[in-house]
Amino acid sequence: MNNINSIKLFEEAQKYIPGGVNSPVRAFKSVGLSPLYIEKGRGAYIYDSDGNGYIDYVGSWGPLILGHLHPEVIGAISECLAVGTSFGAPTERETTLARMIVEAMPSVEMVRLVNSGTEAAMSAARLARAYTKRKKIIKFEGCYHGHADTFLIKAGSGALTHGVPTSPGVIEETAAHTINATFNDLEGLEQLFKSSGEEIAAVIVEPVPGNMGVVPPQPGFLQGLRDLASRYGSLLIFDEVITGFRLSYGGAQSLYGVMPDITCMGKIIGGGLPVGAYGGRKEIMSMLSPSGPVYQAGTLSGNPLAVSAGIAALKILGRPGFYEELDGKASRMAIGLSGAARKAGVEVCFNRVGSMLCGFFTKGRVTDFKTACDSDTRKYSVFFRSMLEQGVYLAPSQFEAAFISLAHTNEIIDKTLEAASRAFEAVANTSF
Ligand code: KE4
Repeated sequence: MNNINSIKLFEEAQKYIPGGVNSPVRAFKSVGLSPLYIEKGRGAYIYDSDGNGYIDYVGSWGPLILGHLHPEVIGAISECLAVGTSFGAPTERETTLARMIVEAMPSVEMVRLVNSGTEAAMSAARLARAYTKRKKIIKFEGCYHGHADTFLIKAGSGALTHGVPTSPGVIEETAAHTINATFNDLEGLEQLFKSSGEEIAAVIVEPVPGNMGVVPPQPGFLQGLRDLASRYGSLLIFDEVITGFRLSYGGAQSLYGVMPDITCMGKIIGGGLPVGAYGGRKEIMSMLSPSGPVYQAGTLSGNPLAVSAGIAALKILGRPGFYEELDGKASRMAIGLSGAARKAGVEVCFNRVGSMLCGFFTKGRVTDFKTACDSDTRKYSVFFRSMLEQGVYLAPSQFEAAFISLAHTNEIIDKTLEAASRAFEAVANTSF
């Protein structure tokens, strides 16, 4: 595969941008390649600076559930461009998107638009601390909630101790207020609450984690979180930046019937442009400035272009049969991949919820961060490279999700499965 232009562009970028990228995972480090520079996208495809085309299963890390350049989304952006790009003043469009989110997400009575998932999660934590007048936040190992200090924390020496910063610049005093729990371990969480319950402002969770690969919640786990948080007067925060409008029009909370106190959103609600959001019950959200004392602000929050793209996207997602059609595509993909791996004699654990899926190169089931980390990332790298050479663009990390979009036709999926058969053979024929 000729990627000489991408290599040159990456060299140039590294002169001006740390690591040559504006977000670390794009650097392809974990698959040991130089990143591809993408020039354009169309439908299910992206095209790099050397003219190579790829079937895209990253979808900008989740936002592009409709594929690239969906005509109704582009039309809405163009219509908005005719009147302006940003005013720093309220616009009717923001109310429209807010109303659509409130009408879609059953636990959300009010919502604040921001510019990223990080902003949404960071603000939700501040709001939960203000509402409960408590300091500690429980998160789950392997779940990612953006790069705010509160969340760049890994488990300390013991599950019941404080967190430890995962990044320089995050100070111990901050880490002291974040505790890591184990996803799908309700007993462990109950122990945490028994020992620190009165100090816990909130538990934040990706209801279906997509940042350790895809790990479905075990039956009763999310309801168990809900019950524990309620029992101890803590808030439950669902980080639905990925799952919101991905798993259903009402997100994971509708799919599993578990209602959080605060929901974080992003990605899909921006239609491919920068939008984040957090929402919840009126009594909680009303604490936000200017209606209440909790400060949070943003120059480009509710940006008309981004909001117009989001409105257009949600209108399409809200049409009857959308998620059934998407789930059919994802099921075709998952069944095909399992068969191809089995035929090649490669042990892969496939986890799928709706149109987000992941294949872990490991023997057993993957049910939490530890079992996810048992995956052989060398095998993933071989698989990734073979797929890339065959024109299929997957996440450049074992610990992400593959996303199916409306633009992935059966023909495109079958083409992917042919490539996967060869890629699994490549894994089987590699000695590690
Ligand atoms: P952003 O700040 O990147 O918009 O959102 C942070 C975030 C919050 N919550 C969840 C569940 C998320 O998945 C994310 C961001 N996701 C990653 C990839 N899984 C974005 C890709 C990147 O970091 O470049």
